[in-house]
Amino acid sequence: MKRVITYGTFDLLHYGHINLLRRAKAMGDYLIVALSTDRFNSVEKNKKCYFSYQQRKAMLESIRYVDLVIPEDGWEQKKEDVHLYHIDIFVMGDDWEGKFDFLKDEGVEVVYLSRTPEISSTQIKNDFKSRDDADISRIFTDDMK
Ligand code: C2G
Repeated sequence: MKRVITYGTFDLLHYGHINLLRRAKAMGDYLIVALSTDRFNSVEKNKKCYFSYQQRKAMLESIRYVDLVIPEDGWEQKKEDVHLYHIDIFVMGDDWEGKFDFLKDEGVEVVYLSRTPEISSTQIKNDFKSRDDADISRIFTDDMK
């Protein structure tokens, strides 16, 4: 059984994340997702999440490609995780290209998959904000007619 692992925040889950999870699972038989905890996100990744760890975990566990979700609470745990979970392949989006090659020394295949270019959680938040602003200005102009 080929075991695959990937890491991330997966906040405001979108089809770019799903594209990655689908391709990661296709590389093996069992996919583990190490999900960034709320502490790790706010203290070390400087990321403000919309959904809590528990909410993000529940969403990931409902995805057919995901077999297990574990917490990611620090940058350093990968070296340990790959042995603890008998990982064969480590997968990340190519925005991390080269950053985790050290895991090859642990006997793990390291694969960077292309990101889905046109979507990101930040963009979703900004789109909603700008759409809200546009909607608000439309309300005022309509009222003034
Ligand atoms: N991703 C993607 N396409 C997008 C957005 C994200 O393929 N449009 C991928 C990222 O490359 C990453 C995964 O989806 O492999 C999760 O993305 P994030 O939640 O943004 O993860 P990140 O904050 O990069 O955390 O220790 C590693 C970190 O925890 C990775």
